[in-house]
Amino acid sequence: MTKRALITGVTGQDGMYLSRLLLSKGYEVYGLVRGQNNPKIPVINEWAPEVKILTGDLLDQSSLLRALNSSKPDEVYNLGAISFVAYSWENAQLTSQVTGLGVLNILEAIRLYAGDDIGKVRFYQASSSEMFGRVQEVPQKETTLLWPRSPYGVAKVFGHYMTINYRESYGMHASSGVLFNHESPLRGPEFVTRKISVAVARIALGLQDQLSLGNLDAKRDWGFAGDYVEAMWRMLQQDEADDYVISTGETYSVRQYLDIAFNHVGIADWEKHVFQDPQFFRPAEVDLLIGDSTKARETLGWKPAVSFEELVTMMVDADMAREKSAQGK
Ligand code: F7E
Repeated sequence: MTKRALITGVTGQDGMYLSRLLLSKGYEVYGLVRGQNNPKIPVINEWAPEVKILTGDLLDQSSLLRALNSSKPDEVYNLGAISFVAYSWENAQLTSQVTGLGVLNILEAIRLYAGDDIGKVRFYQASSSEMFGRVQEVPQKETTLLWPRSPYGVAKVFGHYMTINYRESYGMHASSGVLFNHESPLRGPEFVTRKISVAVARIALGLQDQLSLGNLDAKRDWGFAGDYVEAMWRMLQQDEADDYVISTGETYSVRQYLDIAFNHVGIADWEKHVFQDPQFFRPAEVDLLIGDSTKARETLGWKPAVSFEELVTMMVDADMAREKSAQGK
């Protein structure tokens, strides 16, 4: 029988990779999209035309119930969120509502929709390594104490524990994937990896000269988004729902990312192009993230395929190609 999946946040990087993965496995895929005349609808239509678009909003529970009734999903992937950490200080309340309360809204909608047959819908919550914040253990694993450092991180902690609570209270098959940073050529240009890959391509092509950044010493465990959506799917194929850290187990600084990206286009003395601007420093920084994904590797049989260097060069190559085609070169 054809399985059906409903993805919130389908127009984001992970939603796009996940929708293609599920389609390749024969799923009927529904994507929840918010807002009137959302400009991202044509993007997802072109990327994966088979995805059926439903309109709704994580803040509007009746729209979630309607989406569940029309898609009748076996699996729900909650990827919808306000996900830019820096923005979350400026819009702390909105971030808390969408990224935090939104999780409760979809969990509760599933509970109402499923009624006595709670097991008929499996749920994935996109939790985040930002929950570890001021890390209490290195590397971070499922049992590490959470200490979020941003309104975004706090909201994700709420969603994580609410997911666990619905599993424990109602026996819902609800899993929380604690994903470390994952990037790709589809990443939004506000995130540091893509901001750098766009700028490096433009500097190499002589279209710009400078790049302004914040803290170059922050260290992240960066993986490839295409590898990470596979882990989401594997979590929902387990007999028992559970929580898993998904990470590469390696950490690199923003500076190291810059080094590989600029060297890839033949620029060794990149320091002359990069400036630090106070506006890109955060009120509270997460200095170091590195994950221990032993549980996912052992239980889900998951491991990342793309290395850090492959990820950086993939992103720079994609932006070089985009810039060249935009310039008609
Ligand atoms: O920052 C530093 C910044 O914005 C990475 C989201 O997907 O991953 C992401 O959150 C680091 C930080 O990602 C700039 O201070 C320096 O230390 O790319 P980012 P993030 O905050 O780690 C987690 C797992 C999520 O869940 C989030 O949704 O880079 N940094 N200079 C900068 N960051 C940005 N954005 N811009 C700069 O100019």
